[in-house]
Amino acid sequence: MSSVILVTGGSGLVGKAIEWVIENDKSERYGKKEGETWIFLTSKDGDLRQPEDAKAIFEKYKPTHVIHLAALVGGLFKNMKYKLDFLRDNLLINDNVLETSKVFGVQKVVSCLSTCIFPDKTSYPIDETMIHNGPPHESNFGYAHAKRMIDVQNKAYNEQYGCNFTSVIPTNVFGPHDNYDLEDSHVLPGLTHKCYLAKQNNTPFIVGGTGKPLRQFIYSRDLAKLFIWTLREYKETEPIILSVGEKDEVSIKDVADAIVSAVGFEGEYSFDTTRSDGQFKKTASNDKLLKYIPDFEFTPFNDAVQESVAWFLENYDTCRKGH
Ligand code: NAP
Ligand code: GFB
Repeated sequence: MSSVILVTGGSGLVGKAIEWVIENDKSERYGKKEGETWIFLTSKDGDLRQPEDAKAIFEKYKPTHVIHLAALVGGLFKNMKYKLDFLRDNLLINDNVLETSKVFGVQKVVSCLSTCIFPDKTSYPIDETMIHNGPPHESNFGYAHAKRMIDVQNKAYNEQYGCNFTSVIPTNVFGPHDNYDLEDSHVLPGLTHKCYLAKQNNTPFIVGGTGKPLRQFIYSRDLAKLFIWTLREYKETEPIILSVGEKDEVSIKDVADAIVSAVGFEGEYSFDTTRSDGQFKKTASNDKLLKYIPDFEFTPFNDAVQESVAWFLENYDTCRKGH
């Protein structure tokens, strides 16, 4: 039985991790299967904000399955600056991918939300039932509302057309092939790049905010396995959180310490408290995931940071460092 799995946003952090697992994992559950053709798209294959580009891509590849990752993505500071772009670009991309998947009779679509889209005023731990229970944190309300609409769209396509569209809710992701831009990236790659430059130039290493906010981080290659599992085995339309457990939550200062150790920076580092902390916490429960795969093993945070920093140092000249 042959299948064509189209990965939109395939050249990004998460897409590259899925490609790595498909090519390197030899297990039945996560490795590439006989008869599967995997297509990893970049924006050079087409701008998914344009319906005609989306149609041309689907006509070319005739996918039977879609993992939908393509999005305008960024860290806290980028989200605070471009809320309309994050709202509009992602609404356009998502509508084109879902509508074109329906038109081409795609058997299953797995799209991607994020734990940062949950209500800011909430009880903890956050779970999948709470997505629409109140406004998201104001720092990224554009991105958050665009992502929340995927869940609404999935349910509408399923009710009206019987489409098998679902979504996952990853927590903060990091790993090889991340975006290391100094300003617009997420915290872990941003601080990795900053720490590297501080060591190279013997200049201070500055961490934004107070270092007190709490986050759960998932290694991209662990998330990739869970995406493959979701595509092959998860049958619900309801979203599922893909995250390490509540007990694995760390502070931004813990992140900075792990990076300092991995980079081998020996100078002092300080906090620039004029910069926003963003959401203080967004502690999510992975109980639903562990009910499905209780034996899933996450890579320990410090090991994953070591691997990610090593990849960055090895690929400094060619990795994404922004403008
Ligand atoms: P990324 O590294 O920024 O990659 C984004 C991907 O989307 C790239 O392949 C990019 O293509 C493509 N893309 C962007 N705009 C496009 C457009 N208009 N048309 C076609 N392709 C376009 O992002 P990521 O971190 O892998 O994120 C993947 C998914 O995970 C996203 O849906 C994101 O919202 C979600 N997510 C990420 C995190 C995180 O911490 N990173 C956390 C939760 C959820 P080019 O390479 O050609 O630019
Ligand atoms: O990964 P990050 O940018 O996004 O983390 P969020 C922001 C936290 O890290 C804040 C601190 O507490 C920042 O003060 N921080 C310290 C830094 N130094 C830096 C730095 O150099 N760069 C960055 N970026 N942060 C995002 C959402 O929220 O979560 C996105 O805005 C996305 O939409 C992502 O969903 C997963 O975790 O705060």
